[in-house]
Amino acid sequence: MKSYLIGLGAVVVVGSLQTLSAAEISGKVKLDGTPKPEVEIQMDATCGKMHAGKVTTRHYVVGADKGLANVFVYIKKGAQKAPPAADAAPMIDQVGCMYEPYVVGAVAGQDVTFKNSDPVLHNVHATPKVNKEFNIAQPLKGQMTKKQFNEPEVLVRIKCDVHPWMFSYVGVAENPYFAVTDKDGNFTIKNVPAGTYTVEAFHLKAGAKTQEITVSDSDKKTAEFTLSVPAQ
Ligand SMILES: [Cu+2]
Repeated sequence: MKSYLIGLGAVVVVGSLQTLSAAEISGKVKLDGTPKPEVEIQMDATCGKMHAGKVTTRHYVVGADKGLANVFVYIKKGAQKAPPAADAAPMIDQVGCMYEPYVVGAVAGQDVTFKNSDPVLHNVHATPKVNKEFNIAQPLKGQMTKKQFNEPEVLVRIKCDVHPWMFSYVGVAENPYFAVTDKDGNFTIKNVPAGTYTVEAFHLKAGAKTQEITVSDSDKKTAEFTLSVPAQ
């Protein structure tokens, strides 16, 4: 019994050391070039009433210092498969006949919640290339449905067949080492184990770039990616 207790103590110590040693990769994605102006969305009367001003497409959302939003930044190669973080609960809401957020990340197999906050029928139609397609109706306000994407795929498109302007995208990764850039292009990938990785910054319109990044225990590494508006 005594040796069993000693063994248990050792396990607890190792567990807490692993938590302490996790590294962080953070930085910024910038956009080079000037994209075409966004297009005003022509909503139907019911959806239009939910907005005071005009609503546009979100092909390129550029913030301070050329920072590019909605870029999926993830470890593409070099990391083991790993489960989602305990506090991660990816959700795509339907608000004012728009998906919020536009881009979200999930670990393969993790629950992704689709919520309808509108008093309007929406349907959630996933049109993946690798994962299984699905199409669910959400007629009621407050309705929530959990779905999973079982294979890594960057990015899975979600559309609404009722409202042809509604799109959102799910970055499905093998592990929880990913982030989506904020309005100014900033990202932080937390709890990364020590290792050498290929990190990719992927944007729907501006394409992808990769970088080799090595982190050791408790490292805080920064990386900057520059994506370009493709030539017309
Ligand atoms: Cu809809």
